[in-house]
Amino acid sequence: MALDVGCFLLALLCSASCEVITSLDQTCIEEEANRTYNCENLGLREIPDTLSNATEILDFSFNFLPTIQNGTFSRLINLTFLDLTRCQINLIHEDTFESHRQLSTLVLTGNPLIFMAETALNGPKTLKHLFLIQTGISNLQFIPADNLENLESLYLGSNQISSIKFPKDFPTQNLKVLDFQNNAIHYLSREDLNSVESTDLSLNFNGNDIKGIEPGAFSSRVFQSLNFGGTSNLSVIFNGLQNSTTQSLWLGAFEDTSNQDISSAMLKGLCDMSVGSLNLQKNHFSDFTASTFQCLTRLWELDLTATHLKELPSSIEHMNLLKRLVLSGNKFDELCQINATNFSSLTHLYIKGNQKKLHLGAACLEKLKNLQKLDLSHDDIEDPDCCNPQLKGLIHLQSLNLSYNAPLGLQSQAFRECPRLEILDLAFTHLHVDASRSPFQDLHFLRVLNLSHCALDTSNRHLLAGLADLQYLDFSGNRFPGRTIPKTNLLQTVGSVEILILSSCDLLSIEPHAFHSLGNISHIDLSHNSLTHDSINSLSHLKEIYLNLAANNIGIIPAHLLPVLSQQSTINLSQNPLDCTCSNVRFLTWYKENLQKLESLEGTVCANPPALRGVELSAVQLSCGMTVLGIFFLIVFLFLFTILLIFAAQYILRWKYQHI
Ligand SMILES: *[C@@H]1O[C@H](CO)[C@@H](O)[C@H](O)[C@H]1NC(C)=O
Ligand SMILES: *[C@@H]1O[C@H](CO)[C@@H](O)[C@H](O)[C@H]1NC(C)=O
Ligand SMILES: *[C@@H]1O[C@H](CO)[C@@H](O)[C@H](O)[C@H]1NC(C)=O
Ligand SMILES: *[C@@H]1O[C@H](CO)[C@@H](O)[C@H](O)[C@H]1NC(C)=O
Ligand SMILES: *[C@@H]1O[C@H](CO)[C@@H](O)[C@H](O)[C@H]1NC(C)=O
Ligand SMILES: *[C@@H]1O[C@H](CO)[C@@H](O)[C@H](O)[C@H]1NC(C)=O
Ligand SMILES: *[C@@H]1O[C@H](CO)[C@@H](O)[C@H](O)[C@H]1NC(C)=O
Ligand SMILES: *[C@@H]1O[C@H](CO)[C@@H](O)[C@H](O)[C@H]1NC(C)=O
Ligand SMILES: *[C@@H]1O[C@H](CO)[C@@H](O)[C@H](O)[C@H]1NC(C)=O
Ligand SMILES: *[C@@H]1O[C@H](CO)[C@@H](O)[C@H](O)[C@H]1NC(C)=O
Ligand SMILES: *[C@@H]1O[C@H](CO)[C@@H](O)[C@H](O)[C@H]1NC(C)=O
Ligand SMILES: CC(=O)N[C@H]1CO[C@H](CO)[C@@H](O)[C@@H]1O
Repeated sequence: MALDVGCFLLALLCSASCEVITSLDQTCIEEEANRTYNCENLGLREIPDTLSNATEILDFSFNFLPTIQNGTFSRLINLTFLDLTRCQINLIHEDTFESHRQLSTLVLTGNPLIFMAETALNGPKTLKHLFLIQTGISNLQFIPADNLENLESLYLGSNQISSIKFPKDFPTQNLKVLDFQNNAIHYLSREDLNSVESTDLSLNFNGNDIKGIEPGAFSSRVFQSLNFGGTSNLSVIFNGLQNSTTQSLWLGAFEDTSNQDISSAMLKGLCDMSVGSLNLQKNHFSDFTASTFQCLTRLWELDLTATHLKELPSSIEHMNLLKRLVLSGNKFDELCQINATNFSSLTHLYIKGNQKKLHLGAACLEKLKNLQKLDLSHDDIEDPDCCNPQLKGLIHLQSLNLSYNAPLGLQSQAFRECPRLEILDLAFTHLHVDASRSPFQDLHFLRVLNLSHCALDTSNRHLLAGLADLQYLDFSGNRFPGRTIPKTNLLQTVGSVEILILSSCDLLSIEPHAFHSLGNISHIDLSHNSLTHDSINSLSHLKEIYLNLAANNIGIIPAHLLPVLSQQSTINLSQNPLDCTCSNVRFLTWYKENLQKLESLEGTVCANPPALRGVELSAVQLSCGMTVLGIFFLIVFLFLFTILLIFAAQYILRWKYQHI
């Protein structure tokens, strides 16, 4: 008996676990009908039958396929992209991809490969991208060279490769990207480099710590980019790259490695090669003077992010080809310390995340007549009177980022010096605006203005005056007096706005005509406020817009407001305390009829009645009012009642006559 019970329990357990496995089987996500599937991390041991034969893009990562062979994917002959990341693949047998003519990307990252057959990659007509990252490869001979004539990118990062010498028969002529990040390559010989035939290659040796390069190894070669990040002795690189040409050279350091400081003498090596863009981020300089720049004169981009700089030397010469300069994450006290004068052609300047409070000084960038983009975000800048004296002379500036700074005071026409501004980002910087005037006056070209979380005084109706061409206004996180947007408000001066963000403004209501001047609006975000249905009236003149009302306080939407919603193109009503009782039945019916207009359906749920709390609105079935049967009984009842009345009246009349 006890045995029987035991067996029964065991059987139950087995069937339960079997069920789990089969139910797992079913959950590949079909991201695009019959074409794109995601089967990531489902514990699968084979391709599920649910996948269409026409599948083209398949993410099969994090499953279990220790061996793959010609039958494994044979059904999916139209595959173009196959991701097999971390499937514990050890063996890839002959002709595994034989029938996959279209396959162009194969990801084998994170598989402990022991064997790949000579013909493992035969079949695809144009295999272009092959990922063999973290596969334990120590020798390039391991990769079957057959059929790789069209290979454009080969990713071999995080392996144990020590030599980049490709076998003779390996077709390298079409390679564009060759990535050897984090391997054990310490020496590069002329022969190694000669085994790679293609030109304009992007070659990545990041994290290898190259200790030697044979003289002339890179001579007269042309590269798209070269990355030697994390090399401890950069002299090796500067010497080794003699007579080479590269668009971009990345020599950044990492926090956890101790690099030798860069000296001006070392950088002399750059005179013997041709480089367009140089990145030295996170390195230290042993000396930083005008002679540091002696061999940098042909650069068009220089990135000195977090190189511990306090100032730039004043007598730098001949840097007039430089267009982009990145000085972020350094330790300047004042903007003048970058001695900008000599970078006369600069169009882009980034000084964000300065590690000290940055003082703007006066007219420090005055000579940068060509500057188009200036990023001064996260610099702890504080100034009671910004920004004309500070930005003096930047007449061609198009984009200015002053977000995430300390409080700034803005007088009227605060950006008069930069009349061609198109993008102005002041987000998360508290602004004190001289009341009654507009700091943005005369910015006729401004298209994008980010005033999110600026603690602005929104009662100033002239705040936004003068912005004739504004298209995008982010005003989120600013508060309105009385928590309401009144009929006359600061938006009236910006009639050209197309995208308006008023989320998280702590609003309780919006008066009916508040948005009347916004004739070109196509997108309004009112999410994360406390609005009720009353405010929907303010949108009645708007048509075909994107409307976000998510995370407000909307419970019931009366029938007379439904046309206002109907005339919009997309509506987000998620995270509202929506009422799913009969008092809201007109809205609930409308909702189901207009599902194509609504977004975030899964987050649009009932809050009331308690029994329906959390149920998606689209799934609610209500029966309100009278049913046909009810109406039938009512009619029968009324009919019988009438007959009864007639009989009663007759009886009373008869009784009366009898007693006359
Ligand atoms: C997907 O495949 C099925 C069965 O082959 C077919 O009925 C359906 O029309 C296909 N859908 C699309 C969008 O191609
Ligand atoms: C593969 O794609 C071709 C061309 O688009 C199509 O004719 C064929 O039916 C597809 N094969 C399968 C098995 O769906
Ligand atoms: C797979 O290979 C085996 C042995 O070479 C062969 O018999 C079989 O026909 C192949 N299957 C497919 C689908 O090509
Ligand atoms: C898918 O392909 C397999 C093998 O090529 C075939 O047996 C099966 O009938 C195909 N299924 C459909 C729905 O076409
Ligand atoms: C670089 O080119 C110059 C002139 O063509 C030549 O004298 C020199 O030897 C070359 N250096 C290397 C390392 O190939
Ligand atoms: C750095 O490399 C250069 C050139 O190979 C060499 O002369 C120098 O001694 C190296 N420095 C150190 C500290 O190893
Ligand atoms: C660089 O700046 C110094 C000091 O302002 C100036 O004397 C020199 O002429 C400038 N050189 C160039 C090439 O602009
Ligand atoms: C301004 O800088 C902040 C922080 O660095 C960044 O998030 C934002 O995207 C930038 N704004 C623009 C318009 O690029
Ligand atoms: C401000 O808005 C612009 C335009 O959408 C955006 O590019 C920028 O990233 C925003 N700034 C911040 C700090 O998020
Ligand atoms: C609305 O947009 C049109 C076309 O872009 C433009 O001509 C018109 O001036 C804009 N209206 C306002 C009030 O800016
Ligand atoms: C709807 O709005 C909420 C809150 O702002 C947001 O999280 C969600 O992503 C929006 N839905 C879509 C589809 O953008
Ligand atoms: C030419 C110029 O402006 N040089 C300045 C460079 O930076 C130092 C440090 O701030 C100033 O003292 C120089 O006047």
